[in-house]
Amino acid sequence: MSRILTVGAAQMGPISRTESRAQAVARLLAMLRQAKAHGCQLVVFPECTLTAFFPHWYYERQEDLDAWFETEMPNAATRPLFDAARELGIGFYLGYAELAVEDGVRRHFNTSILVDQQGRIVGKYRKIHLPGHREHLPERPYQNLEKRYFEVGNLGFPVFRAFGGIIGMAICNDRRWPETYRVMGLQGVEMVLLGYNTPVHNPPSPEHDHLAHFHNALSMQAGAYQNGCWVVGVAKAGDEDGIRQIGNSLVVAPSGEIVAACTTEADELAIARCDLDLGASYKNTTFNFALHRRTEAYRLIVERTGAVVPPA
Ligand code: ING
Repeated sequence: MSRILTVGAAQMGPISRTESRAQAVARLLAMLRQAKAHGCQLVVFPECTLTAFFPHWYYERQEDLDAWFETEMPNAATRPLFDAARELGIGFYLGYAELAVEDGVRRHFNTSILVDQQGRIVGKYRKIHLPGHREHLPERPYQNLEKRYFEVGNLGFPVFRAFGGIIGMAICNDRRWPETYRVMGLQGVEMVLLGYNTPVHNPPSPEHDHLAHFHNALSMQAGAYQNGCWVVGVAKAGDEDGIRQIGNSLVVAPSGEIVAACTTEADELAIARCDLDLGASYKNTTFNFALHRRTEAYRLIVERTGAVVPPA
């Protein structure tokens, strides 16, 4: 019997720095309702989808920076999303900037949560691969100060039993690293959800700019195929206060095939009926880790190549 999970990739167009959280949430709610009308059980929103992607700008004062963060979730601005999830019976992935007080210390993370069809938070992830730079680089056309504004995520890459399957989460730059998918693949993940803010122009490597969409799709298609899982990647797209970001939101099957895609750089919903049992034909054959992965040999290769081996 197939376990069909109908998923909505809810791509957002730009969120200006002058746009309020209430205005952004109203747009998210419209897509949540549209997804429900099309039979979705789960909607995936982008990374940092309550505000502009503020790491693209330099903020000197901590209070100006903290204004971009959520100190609790749900909160007044996002409560309507949780209420709608419960009323409509539809869950969602939401990316946001998290300010958490842990052991009396204020900690800042680039976070995503998984909310089920009863409006309950059933999973949390904090971004591990933080791209960009720590210092303000005024000569750059825009900043990426994630290394300055966020701590590296401290929750690992967990997977969650929800929506009838095994669901994992990642955020933006995580999708470019094979370890992201493999750590979840080793836990049997059947669907990885992720949001992203990806400028077309990457200042450190302008020679890659023309391949922005190709590298976006390549990263997620490879991760899906090599771990026999679905990957749903959702953009905050378009010209966000002068910084053009790619759309190209995708739903990728365990075969690596793209089964749904957004074609604009605006608020747009792409929908796919995902059979969570499809991954088995890859996990049990080509990518049967127990049968084919030679982890003992990897260590020899690493030792002989002098690669840095982390302490046991
Ligand atoms: N953004 C970008 C991303 O990984 C980037 C940073 C852009 C890296 C282009 C490499 C090339 O998609 C975030 N927020 O991680």
